[in-house]
Amino acid sequence: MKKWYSVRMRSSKGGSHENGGQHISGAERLVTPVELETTTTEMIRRATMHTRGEADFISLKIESIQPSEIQYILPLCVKEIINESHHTTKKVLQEQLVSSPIPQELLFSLYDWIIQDNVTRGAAVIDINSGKRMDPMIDRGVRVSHFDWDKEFKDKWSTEKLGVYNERRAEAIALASKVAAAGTICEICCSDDPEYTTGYLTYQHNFIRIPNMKQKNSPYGGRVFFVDAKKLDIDEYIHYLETTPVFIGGIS
Ligand code: WAQ
Ligand code: MG
Repeated sequence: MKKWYSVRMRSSKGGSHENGGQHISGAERLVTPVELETTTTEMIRRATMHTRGEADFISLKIESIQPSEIQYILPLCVKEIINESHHTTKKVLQEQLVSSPIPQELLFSLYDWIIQDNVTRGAAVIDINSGKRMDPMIDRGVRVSHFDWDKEFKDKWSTEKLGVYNERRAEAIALASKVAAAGTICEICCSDDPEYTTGYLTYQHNFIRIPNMKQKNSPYGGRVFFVDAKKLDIDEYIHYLETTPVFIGGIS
């Protein structure tokens, strides 16, 4: 059986995250032993040459994973919609989620939160019933890791479905597919990279790309996972997102 490693990176500026440093970037992969060196080099480059600033703290974690725990899931269906400017983002979100159980006020307040968030390095988990945050560490949020594309599947899939390949997009689709498979009703994401204004939402197995999600040059962004806390066990949900190894596409 093939051996796999989980590789995780998080970087910050002005000290470590735990000591109040500002989040710069993060990355997570599942790789074979021969890919370890190139993967970690790429991650260090990402942390030290980032548009959010140059990191002075980098945490790199490498752990072997149990092959028997690996799960395989399919990617979400990618859709494109038009959003002329950040002024119309709320309207677009509302239209796309009209059949969802998420109250509009809650949706809008969390959208306002993600486009101003500069602290959280993970995602906020929100219960659609109470509107409360369910993840325990407010500054950290939940960081989804232990996921990656199955390489062969990704090559075929991206040629068919993505047209021009975009690494950031492929990473976001992989993450969102794991998040959806965990039982999330809807995810909303906006990049915190100042130059990248395209965000997305996921709902009912769709990954809906939203251009102009935020104002250009804004260094804020974040992620929200809407869940029904009456229907799932939050500890199990977070445990799955943070530790279960998941490949997108392919079969064992
Ligand atoms: N787990 C949970 N939350 C995360 C993770 C993770 N592994 N990585 C990032 N976040 C949160 C964190 O709060 C970041 O500030 C925020 O998400 C944005 O992360 O089709 O690049 O990596 O072109 O800046 C969408 C692309 C890109 C859509 C999203 O997000 C498309 C992106 P970023
Ligand atoms: Mg970022």
